[in-house]
This record gives sequence, C-alpha cells and structure tokens, in this order.
Amino acid sequence: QCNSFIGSKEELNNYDATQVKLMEEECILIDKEDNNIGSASKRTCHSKTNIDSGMLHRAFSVFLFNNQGELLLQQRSDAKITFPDHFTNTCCSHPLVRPGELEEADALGVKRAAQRKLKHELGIEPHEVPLEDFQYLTRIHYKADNVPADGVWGEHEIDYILFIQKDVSVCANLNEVKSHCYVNQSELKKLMDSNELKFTPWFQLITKKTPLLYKWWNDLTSLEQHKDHTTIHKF
Ligand code: DMA
Ligand code: MN
Repeated sequence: QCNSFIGSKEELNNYDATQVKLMEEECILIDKEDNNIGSASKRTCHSKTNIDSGMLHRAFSVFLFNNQGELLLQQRSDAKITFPDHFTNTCCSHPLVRPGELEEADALGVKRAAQRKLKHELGIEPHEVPLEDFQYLTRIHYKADNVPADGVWGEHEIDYILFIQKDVSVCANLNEVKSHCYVNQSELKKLMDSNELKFTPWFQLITKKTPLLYKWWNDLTSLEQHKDHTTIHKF
C-alpha cells in the first residue's frame, strides 16, 4: 500500500544496470506552478501510471553553443531507459533533492544540476561552464510517452531552458551518450527533415511544433529579451 506510487520490480529487469541504479535518484516533485511539493525517486516520477495520476517533476534542458554559434547535439545511448538512441539537445536531466540543487533563487539549483550532468554525460569540466554563464530563459511544461512505446515509462516535467555559449572539450560517457556533434541551424533542419533519425519529444516541441529554439538561437548574444521567469509554457 505504501508503494502505491511504485510499479513492480520486474519493470526494470531488462535494462542496463548503471541506468537502473540512477533510477534511485531523488527528484523534486512540483505542482503546476512549479512549487516544490515533495520528492520521489526518478523511477517513481517516470512511471506512466504515476504520470497518468498527475505526478509532475522539475527538470532542465541545456543548450550549449560553441563560439561559432553551433549547437552541441547528443545522441542518447542505447542503455537509456527512456528515449534510447534519440537525438536531442546538449544535456537534459533533473535537479535532485540535495541542498545546492533545491535552491530556486536565480534558478541556481538547476544550474548546479546542469553543471553536474554536463560533467557526467559529456565530461565537460565544471570550470568550463561556470554557473554565472548559464542563461535561464523560461520554463516549459510537457508530457510524453516513452519511445519505443513500452506502456511503462514517460516524462511529465516542468523543464528549465538553460543556454550557454562556450568552447568546451567533450569526452562523452558512453553509458549516457552514443554520439555528439555540433550543428548550425540549416544542418539541424536537414537532419530533422531527413526522417532518418529519432528526436526526443521535448526537442521536437521547440523545433517543429513551435520554432522557439530558432527564435532564441537567432539572438544568442541578446538573450535578455527572451527571459521570461513568470510564464510556464504549457504544451
Ligand atoms: C530528463 O532527461 C530531462 C528532460 C528535460 C527530458 P534524461 O532522461 O536525459 O535524464 P537523465 O540524464 O537524468 O537520465
Ligand atoms: Mn524527467
């Protein structure tokens, strides 16, 4: 009964052991206004049953650009439990229930989480991506079923959009990232139009459903005008 928000153990049997272990991470539960209302494991947060009952958690998406203005894309590894093999923005994950990452002022908690995961997934050293160089633009609320459809996992998040422009050195963690590359806008559009690659749902929402990413990307050196810390964009 106390496990009413948790599915059966079997649902994790056929996955990569490292990724299964990461399902124990403690994510931040929020309401639709992004107020912290508690915590639950990454596994609990991503269970479709719980999502269907309204469970929502806090997340972030980093878009890292080099000094040429090209976006660093990553292809998720085959080991990922959600959206394996999909192409997406530079780095996505969740701020966790730990002192530094709960801090809401200036979105400091998600910026710290972003720094932690850029190191974990892409080997980018924290000193290469100082907290003060992240630009927090806005928040996006979205829901998605896992692909390939498994009926078990999904996403339901309020996602903080973080931009950063830096030349960095990348050393990918192959358990997380299968490949990575820098693209300009026309290269990205060509890749997405070719229909040969899979792209994550949250990335498609801000490129295909709305051209938000390109709007922001066009103004990389004047992002102030796009900062909206009040609205939560609902998709
Ligand atoms: C979750 O990303 C966050 C978003 C914005 C979809 P993820 O599945 O890559 O998280 P993690 O890297 O922690 O597995
Ligand atoms: Mn999530």
